[in-house]
Amino acid sequence: MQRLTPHVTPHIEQNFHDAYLAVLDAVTNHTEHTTSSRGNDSAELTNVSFRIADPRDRLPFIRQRPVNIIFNLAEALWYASGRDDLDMIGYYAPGMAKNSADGKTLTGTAYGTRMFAPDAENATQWDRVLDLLRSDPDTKRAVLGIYRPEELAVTDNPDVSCTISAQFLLREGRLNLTCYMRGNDAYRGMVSDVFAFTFLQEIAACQLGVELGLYTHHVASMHINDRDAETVRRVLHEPREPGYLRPAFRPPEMPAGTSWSALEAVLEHEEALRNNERSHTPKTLTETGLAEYWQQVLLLFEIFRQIKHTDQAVNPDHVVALDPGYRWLVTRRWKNRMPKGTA
Ligand code: 5HM
Repeated sequence: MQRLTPHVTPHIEQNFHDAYLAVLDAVTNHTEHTTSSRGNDSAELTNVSFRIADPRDRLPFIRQRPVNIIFNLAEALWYASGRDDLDMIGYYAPGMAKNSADGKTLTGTAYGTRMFAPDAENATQWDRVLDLLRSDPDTKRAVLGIYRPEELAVTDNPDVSCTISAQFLLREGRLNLTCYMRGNDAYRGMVSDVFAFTFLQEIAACQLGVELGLYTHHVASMHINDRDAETVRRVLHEPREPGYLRPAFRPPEMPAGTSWSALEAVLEHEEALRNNERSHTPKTLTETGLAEYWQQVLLLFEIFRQIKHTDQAVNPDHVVALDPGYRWLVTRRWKNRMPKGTA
């Protein structure tokens, strides 16, 4: 673990589960301001930062709030493929359509277009930043800019990027990532933002062939909307219940050799499953030739296909084949679609 100077660097948590609860507690019990902007009344704490020692341990396991792991993975892959379409992301989160000005695409939220879409010289920010890290490992310039000043020039823009930028620091052979956000919904948005950025951090570490370092999250306006305040109180109560044991799972590790071609293959399967053009079984997944890590991602997308495109309970063989942490989340999140004996 890296040495930190107390008081001037943010608190370090081992995993996002602990950081999530710490932030929810801080915003709830140490509210600095009550704000009302664009129809959202919220409790706000400004300039909140934390660090996570293991960025792979990126999922909170909370019974009151089993997070949507399938959406989290889809969104991270949507970013990594440089897309901005609702076709893909709206299938996993229909509610995102309300942030689209044209009903087809997202602007501010489509972070992938800033990081992965080729520019006039056919290079991406991602490639330039990774090349810089290869040629000058101690660089302080490996910044992926996300927020664009032009976003405020659009009248009533429904979707202005919440993330300003993300910066890699390669130190002692470990790849650290720092994410800077102008605003973050601590209860909802933060879960998917930390998931996606730590996932991209892991992809970058694979591509550079280095170890994962720390993940750091800096947010100017950390807030909880009033409509979520009561649920957040219940979430905060959970670890205080008698006999509480924090569910702990070993986080799956992305295979070191993960390349763009592996990600492209995953995305091809994802699209076919999303369009219900094909289905998978644990056996057909092993036949794809993809690493076990990516088979698990596709197994989650297959389970979501069954949830979206059929009205039957999910196939028990598929539930049993899930990684234990994913199974914990899926069986709680989609309780009413689980086969008997698994919910
Ligand atoms: O008024 P404003 O543009 O800030 O409303 C968007 C709100 O969505 C943010 O304040 C934040 O609460 C939430 N959000 C988030 O937490 C939005 C995005 C999309 O960029 C995000 N995380 N990634």
